[in-house]
Amino acid sequence: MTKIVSSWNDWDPLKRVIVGRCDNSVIPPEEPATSEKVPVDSEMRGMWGLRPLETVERGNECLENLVKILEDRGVIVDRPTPLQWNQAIGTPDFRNDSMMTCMPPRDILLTVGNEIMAAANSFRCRYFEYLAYWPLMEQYFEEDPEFKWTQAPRPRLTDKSYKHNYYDEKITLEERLVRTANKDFVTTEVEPMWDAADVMRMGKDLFIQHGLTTNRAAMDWFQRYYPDFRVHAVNFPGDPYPIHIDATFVPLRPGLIINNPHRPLPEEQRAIFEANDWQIVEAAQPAHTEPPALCYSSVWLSMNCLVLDPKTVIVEASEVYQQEQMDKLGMNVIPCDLRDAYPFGGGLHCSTADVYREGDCLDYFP
Ligand code: DAV
Repeated sequence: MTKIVSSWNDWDPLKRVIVGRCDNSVIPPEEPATSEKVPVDSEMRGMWGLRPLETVERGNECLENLVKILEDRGVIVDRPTPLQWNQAIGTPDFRNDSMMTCMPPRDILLTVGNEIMAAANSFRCRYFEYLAYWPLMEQYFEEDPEFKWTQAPRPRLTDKSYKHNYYDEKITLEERLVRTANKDFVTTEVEPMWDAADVMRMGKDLFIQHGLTTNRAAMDWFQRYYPDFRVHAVNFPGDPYPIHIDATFVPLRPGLIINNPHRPLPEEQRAIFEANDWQIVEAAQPAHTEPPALCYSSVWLSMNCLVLDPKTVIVEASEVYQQEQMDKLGMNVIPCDLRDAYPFGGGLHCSTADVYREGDCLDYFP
């Protein structure tokens, strides 16, 4: 009997992992959920279609760098099967002119113990992205008799799932921050919607960011689905585009988290960490002042690292300040040239999804 799937957190020794692929990637057309994500001054505003082939090839080259580092260290790497993302999709409830990509896997797949669950993403263009991972799920299902293969309730994503006219060209950064502080996001609460990258797994505790891609109904759904877990909604009021927790609040090992200095965890939400002697350290500054071209994410992908075990971490090769800080924090740092994969959806953590880490489900916040 082979055990293929098991992972309870982001730091235990990594043995098997999925790394995304950039093939056929598309910049999706605007839709109610995504128009919120693209900053007004972004060069990507208003454009959509297949990404230039040379950028796809370069992105894939970066992902191969990561695969090589992982395989050299004995980690088994699995890859998704890309679809032709540049095709229109429809359900009884909506139509969209194209899909997006199978990057990054972290947004789609949530591993909790021996279960991998496909998320309830709020973007229409990502509705069928899970299909790229189904060949792997079929394989795990066949080979690992304990693997639980799950799909979260599919959101309908009708117009009722989004606030109308929430997006306004003229909104200032200050107004955006007020909305974040007021927990006023583009999604409504008619159904649970969530991206897996908003969920930080820490043994018996799940810390879930409430933001543009994950709503309150999702927190409620998680608590009912995992009655033995503690589900904590977390907010980072300093972030004008709160999407995914992994460039904001990143655990390196039990007891240590780096937190984006522009997006500090509010005092009242820090209490549980402080009460259990966890240290929350401000992350180092990014080495870049701008993200690469055609990139959705911020420069804070600098802190989006992949922890291989509580003493070893992969950090993007150009992020020298983050590397230096990790080193001082007692981690062995492995640099990986990955920056040209950022435009496809994220950094080292984003680009992967856990399949197997050693270790059990512990209670870190007793
Ligand atoms: O800072 O743009 C990126 C997170 C991607 N998973 C940011 C968040």
